[in-house]
Amino acid sequence: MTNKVALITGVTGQDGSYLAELLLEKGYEVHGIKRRASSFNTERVDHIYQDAHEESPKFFLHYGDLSDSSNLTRIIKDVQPDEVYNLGAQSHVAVSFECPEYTADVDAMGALRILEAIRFLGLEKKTRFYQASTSELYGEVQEIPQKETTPFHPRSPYAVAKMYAYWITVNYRESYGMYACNGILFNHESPRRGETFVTRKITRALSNISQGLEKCLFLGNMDALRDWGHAKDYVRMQWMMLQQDVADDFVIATGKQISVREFVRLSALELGVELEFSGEGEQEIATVTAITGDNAAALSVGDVIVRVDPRYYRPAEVETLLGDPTKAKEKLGWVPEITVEEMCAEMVQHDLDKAKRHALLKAHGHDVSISLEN
Ligand code: NDP
Ligand code: GDR
Repeated sequence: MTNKVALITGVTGQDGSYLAELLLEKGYEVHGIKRRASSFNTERVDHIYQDAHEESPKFFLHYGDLSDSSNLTRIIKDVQPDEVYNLGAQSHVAVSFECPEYTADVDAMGALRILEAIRFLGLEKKTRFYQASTSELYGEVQEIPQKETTPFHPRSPYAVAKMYAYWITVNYRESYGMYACNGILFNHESPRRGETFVTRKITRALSNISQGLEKCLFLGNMDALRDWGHAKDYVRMQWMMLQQDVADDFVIATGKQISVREFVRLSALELGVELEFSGEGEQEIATVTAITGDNAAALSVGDVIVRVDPRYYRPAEVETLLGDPTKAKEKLGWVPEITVEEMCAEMVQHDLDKAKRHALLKAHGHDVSISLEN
């Protein structure tokens, strides 16, 4: 057990919630920054919430925003963290084309604001800093598989902003001797993944369709290839990176890739539904060819349940990403424990349970609305 203090930006997100759990298990006092929202946004951490009136609470939430440097400086001054995990971001690649300036402010300048706060407060030798860097930096890939030395070629405002954050982290390490490092993480998912990222969109929509709550899943580029891992494995590595003697940057990936189409096929199979894909480009569809078990009672053979909507194409696409995690394995002994198939099964099971509950409520006359925003 440790008596260290950690500060997590983005604690209400997928990774932030798993990391907070992990650090609490290790005995850390954990502080997280949450944004003010007009409705509750702490669903992913509600189960670890501790009332401030409890005896010796270990988990604290602070209102804040990565666009507000005085707020960040004050929180860091009050908390005096041993470790800062900068996971907060406008993290959606497609949305970054719609909101490029905001994305730059939060994802690029946000990292700088924290590093400057640490320096300004004279905490350079105490506070270790983790930056949530991304495989999106590789964008138009220059080498397969991608490793720490592969040149970057970002393909979205999100990736360009994250490239600034990557280099400013390296720069503060080199300039001020700060323990600051980048985890270059490839895509990682879980039942807590945001509903508009493609894996969760797929597991959620197919589960809803299997229960008659939705008719069809509309996707963009189904040819895209990604190296998908499980968020639980990846937050473990975030913590490991801050426990070394010397700060360094690491690629975190599984070393295997599959297409979006294959993820659709795997998810459908989990529901007992076999699909046939036909047509090309915008005309591509997936048709039900067989149903086994009783998880997809609302479906029949011949139903078309997946179509392409070019609305989801991006102005510049990242077609393929495949990581080489050799350095993380050799230097830190990190290996991912959960396969993409196991992760997909867990996500489908989670979303199917939810869909079944909704369907049951609906069948009993309750007014159930599910968000179709995607
Ligand atoms: P999520 O989108 O699930 O979480 C993002 C978090 O950032 C949320 O807590 C969100 O708050 C918060 N946030 C957004 N804008 C601001 C802001 N202006 N100020 C403060 N906080 C803000 O992302 P993930 O958990 O999946 O990813 C964590 C980090 O890792 C991100 O930086 C992402 O870019 C990066 N990354 C993710 C990968 C992945 O595959 N998941 C791969 C590589 C990198 P709220 O809940 O209120 O929206
Ligand atoms: P990505 O994840 O852009 O890799 O960024 P996302 O799941 O959004 O897209 C993966 C691939 O799927 C294609 N795609 C679709 N994507 C979405 N969201 N919706 C669709 O309908 C759809 N159809 C096809 C995309 O074009 C893309 O090729 C994620 C985020 O978590 C980033 O924060 C992180 O840095 C990277 O992973 C690594």
